[in-house]
Amino acid sequence: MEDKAFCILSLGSNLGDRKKTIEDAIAVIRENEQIYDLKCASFYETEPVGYLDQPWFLNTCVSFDTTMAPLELFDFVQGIEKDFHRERTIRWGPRTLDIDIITYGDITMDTKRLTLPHPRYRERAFVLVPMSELTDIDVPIPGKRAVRRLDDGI
Ligand code: A4P
Ligand code: MG
Repeated sequence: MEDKAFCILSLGSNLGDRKKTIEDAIAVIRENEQIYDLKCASFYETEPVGYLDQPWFLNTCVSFDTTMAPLELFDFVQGIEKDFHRERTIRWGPRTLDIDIITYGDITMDTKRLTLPHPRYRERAFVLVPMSELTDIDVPIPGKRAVRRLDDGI
C-alpha cells in the first residue's frame, strides 16, 4: 500500500464569483485520483489582510490524504490557479483564486518554490478558523481557545 500524507490547503478569492470559483476548484481537487477523503470547512467572508484597499475575501480550507509528493501537489494546485486565470499583480492583492499548501503531513521544508508548513498561516485567522474545523490546531486563535486544549478538557 502506498503511503498517504494528510494535507491542509487554504483557498481564497476576492474577485468575480468567489463562491463558484472556490467550489469549482475544490471539485477539481476532489476528482484527482491521488486525493482521498476530501473534507471542506465552512466558507468565511474575511477582511483583507496585508494590502487593505481591495474587496473582502471568501476563504475556506480543505483537508485530504494524498499519495502525491509535496512538489507534485504544489504543481497540481498551481495548475488549478492558472486554469482559473489568476493574475498576480500586487503581492497580497486581489485574486480570482489563491491556493496555499498549509501543511503536508509533518513535513518541514524551505525551498525556493515551496515552504512547509506555510510560513504565515499561524498569524492568519482566515486560515486558522476554517482549518480548526478540520483538524486539531496548536495555535491559539484570539477569542478562542486552542482546539486541542478543549479536547483535552483543560
Ligand atoms: N510558496 C512557498 N510556500 C508555499 C506554500 N506552502 N503554498 C511560494 C503556496 N505557495 C507557496 O505566492 C508567492 C509564492 O509563494 C509562490 O510562487 C510559491 O512558490 P503567491 O500565491 O504567488 O502570491 P501571494 O499569495 O500574493 O503572496 P503570498 O506571500 O503567498 O501571500 P499569502 O501569504 O498567501 O497571502 N486576506 C484575506 N482576508 N484572505 C486571503 O486569502 N490572502 C493573501 C495572500 C493576503 N491577504 C488575504 C488573503
Ligand atoms: Mg499564496
